[in-house]
Amino acid sequence: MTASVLYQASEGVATLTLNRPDVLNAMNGDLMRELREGVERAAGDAGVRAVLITGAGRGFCAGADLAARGKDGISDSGTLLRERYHPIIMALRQMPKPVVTAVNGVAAGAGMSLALAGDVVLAARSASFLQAFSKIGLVPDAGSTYFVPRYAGEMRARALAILAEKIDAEEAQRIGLVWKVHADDALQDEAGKLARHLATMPTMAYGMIKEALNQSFDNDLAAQLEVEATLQSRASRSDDCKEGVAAFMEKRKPQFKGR
Ligand code: T3D
Repeated sequence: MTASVLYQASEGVATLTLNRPDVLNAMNGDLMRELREGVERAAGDAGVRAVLITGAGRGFCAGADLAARGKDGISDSGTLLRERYHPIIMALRQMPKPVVTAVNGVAAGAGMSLALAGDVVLAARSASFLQAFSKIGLVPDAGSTYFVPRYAGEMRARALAILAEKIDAEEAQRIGLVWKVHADDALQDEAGKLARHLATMPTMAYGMIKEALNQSFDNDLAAQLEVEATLQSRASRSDDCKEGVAAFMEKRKPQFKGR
């Protein structure tokens, strides 16, 4: 049977490719199970220092598989989200390694949430983003009401969720949902290049950057300064910090080991 998520690890990068192209990589039970396994495998593999998530075919991910509703073992949507979606979104945000999402086509519903769970979101010029939920009488989930207002601002989050208008990659970049847009035929190369570069960088510091930013919007300034000081104390004792400073002083390229 064809895998619903392809997992490939090389040069320090685990690439997870959503692989149900006929339905724009809609999320059914198999895809979510394999995606979770892949994310956990990448998180637990010390040889993996960056993760790349993308989609096969012309879509990134069309969100929950609507044809599988009620037939996939879990009938209650809340239970479905808690059991299948939340562990993946949380694992991506908490993983102490950078996650790149390469949005190769439409990212709709929870597929848009998955795209935004990346630390660096890249998109193909023809990609699009759609808070599809309200079109079918649902509310944004899998993190969309967390990510969209934080990245794009509350007014845009409200309009995107309520109007459910599809926006293109350039608009998504303009409003802060996407870091960079690449030509369609360059996206995968650019995403791979970026992920491989990240895999040679100070992974431990990246993990702590994620930790600091994960807390940022919940803290006041004093608390966030304390978070920074605590993390910096750890970062400054890392091998990579020693190497980074030494390389700077010696005017050479640093050789980071990720620890
Ligand atoms: O209870 C719960 O499930 C809670 C969890 C909710 C999380 C969610 O994500 S809810 C939101 C679910 N997603 C959607 O509502 C999006 C539905 N899809 C679309 O609106 C459109 O397909 C797109 C805008 C994403 C793309 O449009 P287009 O015109 O480029 O493609 P298409 O022709 O609509 O789709 C291509 C095929 O994929 C088509 O199959 P066919 O006709 O060729 O056999 C279509 O049915 C299938 N497909 C697309 N999205 C889904 C899907 N099949 C199942 N589930 C989908 N979400």
